[in-house]
Amino acid sequence: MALERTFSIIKPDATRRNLTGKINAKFEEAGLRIVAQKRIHLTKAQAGEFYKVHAARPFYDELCEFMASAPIVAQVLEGEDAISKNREVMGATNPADAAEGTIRAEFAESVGENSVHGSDAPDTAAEEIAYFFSGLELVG
Ligand code: YYY
Ligand code: MG
Repeated sequence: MALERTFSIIKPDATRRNLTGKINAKFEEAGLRIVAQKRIHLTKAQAGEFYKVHAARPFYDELCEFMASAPIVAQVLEGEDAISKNREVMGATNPADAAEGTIRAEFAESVGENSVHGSDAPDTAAEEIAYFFSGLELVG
């Protein structure tokens, strides 16, 4: 399979605890290259737009509040099978179910404050990358 790109966020619970470097080390150890990265502080409305697929879910409002509660690090990761590889390195959504050694097993605080986001498919990866980055910012 050819090189693939996926979109990643280091979430507010992790930036608050100064875990950006430790999380990036996990990506790099797994063979993912950080080809774009920026630290930004989302508004609740921007977080809501990003997570709009979950708008009908009971946790949506809390999720948007949380995502706007502190800075995030938005990233593009590149590698062979980057989308599924990143999901593997992240671990399950609920840290209680996440495999040992995954980012969420090591760092996540709860199902809501679970340290990282990663795209789940090629179409969402492309859409999420375009929401945060211009082509000029992707440096492979
Ligand atoms: O892709 P992933 O982040 O693993 O999970 P999603 O099902 O897409 O949910 C997005 C986000 O919503 C999740 O990372 C935390 C939050 N969430 C929640 O607070 N409570 C749930 N029961 C499910 C998801
Ligand atoms: Mg998801």
